[in-house]
Amino acid sequence: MKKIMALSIAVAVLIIGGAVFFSGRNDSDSTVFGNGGNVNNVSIVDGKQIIDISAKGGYRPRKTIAKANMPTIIRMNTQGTFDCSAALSIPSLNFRKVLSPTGMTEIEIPPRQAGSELKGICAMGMYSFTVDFSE
Ligand SMILES: [Cu+2]
Repeated sequence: MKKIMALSIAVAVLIIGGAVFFSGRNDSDSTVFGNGGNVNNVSIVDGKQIIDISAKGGYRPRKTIAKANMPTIIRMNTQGTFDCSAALSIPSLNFRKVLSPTGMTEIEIPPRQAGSELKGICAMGMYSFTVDFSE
């Protein structure tokens, strides 16, 4: 009986400890992203890097840090976007498109070198976002 008690206490400590450990990690991550102006908008799915950027009255986040040397998709998300941030241009890719007011547009970009920067701007040049590629 004592053995079972000790065991269940050990399990409880492990579970609580694990929860504290992981929530602590999440906290520190969000702090890092918050300071760097980089929200958690980069994910890797099936070996492809996906960068989510929302367009409405400007682009969010303004700055993204992404991995270099990896096939990448920039996913532009619009929701009731009737301002000029829907008219997107990425000069270095020769990309120019008017995004639908609500929806998702995927822009495939080939792997980029470390240290390179990709810039998206609205048609009038008043809103912009940048993606920095690093090792
Ligand atoms: Cu504009």
